[in-house]
Amino acid sequence: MDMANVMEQKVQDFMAKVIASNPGEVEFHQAVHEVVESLIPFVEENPQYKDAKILERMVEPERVILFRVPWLNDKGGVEINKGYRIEMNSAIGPYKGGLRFHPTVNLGILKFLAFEQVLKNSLTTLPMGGGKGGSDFDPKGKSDNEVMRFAQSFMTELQRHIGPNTDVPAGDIGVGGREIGYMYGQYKRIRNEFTGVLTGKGLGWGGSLIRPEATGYGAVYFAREMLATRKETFTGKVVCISGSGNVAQYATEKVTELGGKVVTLSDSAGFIYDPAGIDAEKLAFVMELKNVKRGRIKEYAEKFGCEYHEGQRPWIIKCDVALPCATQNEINGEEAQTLVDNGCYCISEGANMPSTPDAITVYIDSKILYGPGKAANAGGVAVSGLEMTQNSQRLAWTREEVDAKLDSIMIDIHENCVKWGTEGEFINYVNGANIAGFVKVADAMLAQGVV
Ligand code: NDP
Ligand code: 2IT
Repeated sequence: MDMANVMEQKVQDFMAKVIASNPGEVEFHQAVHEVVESLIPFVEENPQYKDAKILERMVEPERVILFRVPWLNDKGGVEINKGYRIEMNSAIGPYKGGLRFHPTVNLGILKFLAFEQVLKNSLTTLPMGGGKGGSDFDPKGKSDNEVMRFAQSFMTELQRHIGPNTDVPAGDIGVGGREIGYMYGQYKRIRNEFTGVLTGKGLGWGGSLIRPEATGYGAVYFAREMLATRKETFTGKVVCISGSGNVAQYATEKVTELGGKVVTLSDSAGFIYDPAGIDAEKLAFVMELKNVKRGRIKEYAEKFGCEYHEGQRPWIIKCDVALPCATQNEINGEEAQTLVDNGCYCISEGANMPSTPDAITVYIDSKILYGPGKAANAGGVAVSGLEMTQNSQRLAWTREEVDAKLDSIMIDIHENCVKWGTEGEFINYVNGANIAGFVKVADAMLAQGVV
């Protein structure tokens, strides 16, 4: 067998064990597979990691918490959801990562997210371990009071497992400022402590400026750095974005600021195509629609008289740059091929694992600029880390200060990916991000012994 085949066999053997011991957790298998394809060759060359079984330890969460979340709906009926927190790895800091409230949430999805988070948080250069949590609760169609009662019940259990030096949750899909507020209120009430136990808090009560913007801005800063390796900028670029939530909104804002034109947004029902571009005024409409009225993106097409494609995803639209900002596995191999065939040559992932393995193969084979989520969307958790620092100092930094720090962190992550991922003329950001994220965590685990 040649070297490539030997490595492939080792990957297969490793995956066979992961699959057998985590049955049915397909998204977790997918995330681990992508990472070990980069890391097994690296670990073979660095036997200190192999001998200490660092990879085998990293795929096993340090702790998984699963709990019942009972609550009363507006009619007085009893509802029950599942609550989770995956405390994945604390080698380099307290567990840190978002909470997702979405009906599809299950153990495998949260384990994939927690696993990615460990490497992502390491890439930020800040001292944060990795975790993720959430619930199969669906906030859609619920009243504010129902969301509050659910969030309070969720936190009534979660509070005993978290703390500012232990585990610091934040938002993700379905968890924004409203949900963080209700959970923070309940934590404070039970623990009688005003502390930085959650990030993404409101500005008047410990939140950081730029945290709402951070993930979207960061994904665009990362794309800007990738484009710069080809002496390109956002000026005049046509950009397709999916999603219309937190990440998509601020990615749209930053692309427009940098001179690009965003022509699509979507939600789970379909996408809008606005060839004139989604300018600041139209974006303000989207923000009101999504964050306050909690309506559907279809209403954008009705308001501004553009196309709405029911039940479809934006990747059929011709663009230079694509920013998937909705959810996992939202670009398959065929869609990736369509993007590339239409001239798209830069993908920066605002979402976590939005591209299927087939899609990633298309990007790598086509040698386009491809920034995987754990690098490209690390700006969100990076500013969460900065929120933790401000909370510890009992200070609040200015908008300019936080934005400058976010920008320099994204530049550092990009440089680190280039350092570890350059293969001749090509920068393989997948290998770069996986190896750069791994080394810091692995070295900390080695130093801390078999724990
Ligand atoms: P939001 O809840 O604010 O928005 C999610 C958006 O994605 C909505 O437009 C939603 O549409 C759409 N969406 C969600 N699930 C699906 C689905 N199954 N199919 C199609 N569309 C879907 O979440 P965020 O913007 O915060 O998160 C978006 C992505 O970014 C996620 O992958 C998240 O993990 C990732 N991320 C978020 C960070 C953050 O700081 N918030 C940080 C790093 C990554 P609909 O309204 O119809 O559900
Ligand atoms: O996926 C992610 O990085 C997030 N949802 C943000 C996590 C955080 O702790 O800010």
